[in-house]
Amino acid sequence: MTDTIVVTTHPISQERRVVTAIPGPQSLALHARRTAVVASGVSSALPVYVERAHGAIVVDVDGNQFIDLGAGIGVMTIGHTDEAVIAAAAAQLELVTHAMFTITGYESYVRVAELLAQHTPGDFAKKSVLLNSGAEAVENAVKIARKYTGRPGVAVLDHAYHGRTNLTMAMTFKAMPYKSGFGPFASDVHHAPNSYPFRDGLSGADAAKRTITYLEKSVGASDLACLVAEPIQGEGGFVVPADGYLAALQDWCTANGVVFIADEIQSGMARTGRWYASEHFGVVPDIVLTAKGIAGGLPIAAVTGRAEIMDASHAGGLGGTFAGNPVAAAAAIAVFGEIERRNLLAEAGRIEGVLKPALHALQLKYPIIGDVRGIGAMIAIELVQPATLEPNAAAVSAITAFAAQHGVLLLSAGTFGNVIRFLPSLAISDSLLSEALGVLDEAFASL
Ligand code: PLZ
Repeated sequence: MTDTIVVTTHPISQERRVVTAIPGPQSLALHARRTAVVASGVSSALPVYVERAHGAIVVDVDGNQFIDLGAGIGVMTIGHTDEAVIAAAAAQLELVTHAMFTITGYESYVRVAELLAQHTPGDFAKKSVLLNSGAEAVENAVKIARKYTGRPGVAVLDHAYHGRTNLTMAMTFKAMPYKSGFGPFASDVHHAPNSYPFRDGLSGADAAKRTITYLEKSVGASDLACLVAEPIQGEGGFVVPADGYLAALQDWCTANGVVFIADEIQSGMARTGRWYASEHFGVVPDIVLTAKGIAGGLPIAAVTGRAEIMDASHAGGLGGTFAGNPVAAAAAIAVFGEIERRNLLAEAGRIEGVLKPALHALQLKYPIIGDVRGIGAMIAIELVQPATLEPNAAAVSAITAFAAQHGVLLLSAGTFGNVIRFLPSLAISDSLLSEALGVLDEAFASL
């Protein structure tokens, strides 16, 4: 059974179809044009150019149909060209496209803040500020935490990714490609060891003790405004912390007046089967950050937190021209609605139920799969030299290239570039997932 919608002139069937070499001639021609005019710093994981997409299928300019296991890095959580998102955004476009919320308000911004207050963890009064991008949300959360605490320090965890702006570059772990040569960086940012069970073998309690001791000795809690942590690290390689780790960090933050900020830009908005991944770990952040999956591909991001913290900034201290744009806000309202209406939280569990056993079976077959981890529709495998922790990035490159040749879009991740992550749309069917897993098996066999 295929799900079909007419978005332009041709229907998009939910099936994989490779009709040219990958990249095809039209993509190659576009890539040549791009190379002449787009800055080289904007990298290209795959020189394939997209024309259309629907559900879990992306169609390129040569007519190849890919099973999309990356969802634009976790953005198209409810599926590409979702009908409800298109309808809401189109209707809003005709009403008002831009107003500048700090000049004249509009309902959709307020409604998104209400929905965030309702769906983010915690049973207390919450307030939000809307922004354009994930990095901007991180920046604003730090501003607010500093203003609230009157302290300068920002603590982050090893292997974290928080963005590409000056402050967030300083907060991001990996030098290449994110930081190298782009300094000087913002000061008062402190990197502490994280919990990485596959590599450190530590219990949550021991890993938390290591993080906390490090921060107490190298910074001192009284100089820290906030600790920013991704409940499941995204770009860092879908690193799921050991049991009890995040809760211990939160307890320490609370005891020391440090604002605990969960960067849920990749892990939030239903991706792990809860509205926010924090819920899996029993933590209730003081501030939670949302972006990526919130608006079906339209750019909008949010900082949501305890009302008394969020109100720390003086009027005029937070904002931005396009921040909380009405069209993006309308799309976000549609996404919240669709997640509830279609019970998409349950779909993440279904996807985990297909991916995890299949990946464990592959692990038995291919000893370079050192670890299978993740929750819901946020699953990864870490590739190593067999029976060691030695990263195997070459295998990841070969496998993602093989998959692309065979019509499957797969993303890499990880500090060592040795992780393959699966973050499909929650709309993907079991049969498409199984087909993609079949291609993955062939990719491993081809090594
Ligand atoms: N925090 C946890 O995952 C964005 C970056 C892709 P922006 N991750 C994808 C790239 O190469 O630029 C991300 C994230 C977490 C913050 C961000 C930053 O979000 O919307 O890309 O600014």
